[in-house]
Formats: sequence, C-alpha cells, structure tokens
Amino acid sequence: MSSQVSLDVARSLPTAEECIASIERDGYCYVPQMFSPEQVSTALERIKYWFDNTLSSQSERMPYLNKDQSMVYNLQSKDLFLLRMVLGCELIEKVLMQFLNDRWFTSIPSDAPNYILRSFLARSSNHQMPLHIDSFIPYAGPHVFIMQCSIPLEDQTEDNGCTVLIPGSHLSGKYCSQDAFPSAVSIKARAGDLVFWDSRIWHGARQNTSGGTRWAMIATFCRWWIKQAFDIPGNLPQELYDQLTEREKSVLGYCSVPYDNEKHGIDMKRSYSLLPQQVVDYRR
Ligand SMILES: O=C(O)CCC(=O)C(=O)O
Ligand SMILES: [Fe+2]
Repeated sequence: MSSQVSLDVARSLPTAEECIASIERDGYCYVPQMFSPEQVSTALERIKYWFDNTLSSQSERMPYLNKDQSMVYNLQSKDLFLLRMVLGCELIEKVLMQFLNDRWFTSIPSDAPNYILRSFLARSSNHQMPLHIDSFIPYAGPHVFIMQCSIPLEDQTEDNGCTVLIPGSHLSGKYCSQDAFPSAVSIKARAGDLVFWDSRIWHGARQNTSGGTRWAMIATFCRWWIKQAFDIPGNLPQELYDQLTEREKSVLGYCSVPYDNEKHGIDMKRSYSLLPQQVVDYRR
C-alpha cells in the first residue's frame, strides 16, 4: 500500500498491518473515509461549539507553533463523543499498540493499550505552520515513542492549510530544515479520513488563504513514561470519569501517574485494580 492512496478509487479500509508497514517505511499513513459523515458532522459542530466557548479563556502564553492559530485544547475533558471517536476506533488502537505499547507493562493485560494520550486538540489553519517534529528530539531507529492521529473534519486542500510532511524524514535523525518546505508532500485529505504519523517526521501545515476554516482533530499518543501536555488525569470532570472503561482510563494516563510519595505506592506501572474511584484521589 502506498502511504497516500488515490481518493477516487473505491476501496476497502487498509488493514492495521498495511498501515504499520507504511508508517515504518514512510513515517506516515493515510486512511480514506475511516469515519462516517454523521460522526464527522457531529464532531465539527461540537468543535465549533467548544471553540466559541473556550477561546476567550485560553492562556495568552502560547507556544510559538500555536500562536494566532484557531485551537481547542483538552477535548478529552470536554466531550466524550469526541474522545470515543478516537479511542473507540479499532484501527487506531491496533496501530498504536504496535508502535507504542511496552511489553514489560505486565500489570495491564497484554491485549490492551498501555500507551497514553499526550494531547487531544482541534486545529484550524491560519498562517503557515513551519516544519517541525513532535518527538522533541530526532533519532533514527525502529522504536517509536510518540505518534499523531489527525482526523480532518473538513476537506483539506493546498489553499485551506492542509498538513504537509516529508516522507521518510522520521528516520533522518536530524532536526528540520525549513528549506525542505517546498518539497513537502501535501496531505489532501477529505473530511472523515484518518492520517497517522510518527512524530519524528518533519511536518507542518500550509497557510490558509481560502477565507474558510480547516478544522481537524489531532490526538497525540505516547509511551506511558512520557510527560503529557497537560495534567490530563487530574483534570477530568468526575461525571465523565465515571463513564469511562478501565481501558479508557489507562489511556488517559491513570495507570502511570506518579504517586505523591512512597507511602501511597511505588510501582510506576499500575494495574486496573488500583484505579481510583474519584478523580481527586488519582495520585494516591
Ligand atoms: O494542522 C496540521 O495539519 C498539523 C498540526 C501539527 O503539526 C501539530 O499540531 O503539531
Ligand atoms: Fe506537529
């Protein structure tokens, strides 16, 4: 399977094995029409709602890459529908388990994820997003620490700020050069598609000159021992926590948060049986 599949060819979804092979080789994989039009239209409506209702409370202290971009952060603590669109997708789980599960995390069943959600946000493009890596350091090798899943909720084109990336750059072992931007591949995905990438890949987004929005949800997942972008476990509303399965709780990070001190616990890798009843008790 090539990483970018022609959109007008009717085809069934690629298998997890095909996605894994593409990601290993090219650093990314593109899955047409993973999500239904109903899921996409509900998600877009909710993202717009959350954008309108949270923009004014966002901190002024923005990282460089997010400045003056339209963003909604922490979707996992806002909307169970959006969270389950991602966590409930079998293909996403299979692919992430292959790359990010730790086989020595034996306190959780081996057929369940032990990776965690690093961040879950929605983003519409404005100005060009420079090429960057989200693995923080470049390194070559077979082990992946961080991966991203993007779900465009509107068709993304070269005019409205589509994602761009440099195939194969995940194995370059180098930080990005902006000189590579002109040779980056445009991911002209449609609403409801799914794009995976190894966070070491050099990627960014084009400038949006269309006058419209280009909303996409971006979920970043990492190995259980990597710091999350926010204190995700500590800030989930209790009524949302009550509805989650053990599997979902562990993906949000509850099985790998540090204990307050040695009196409460010592193992960094916890079993489901140690999950707290109350969010306020999550570190204990
Ligand atoms: O908006 C995109 O397509 C890319 C976003 C991105 O690279 C990021 O949020 O780290
Ligand atoms: Fe990124």
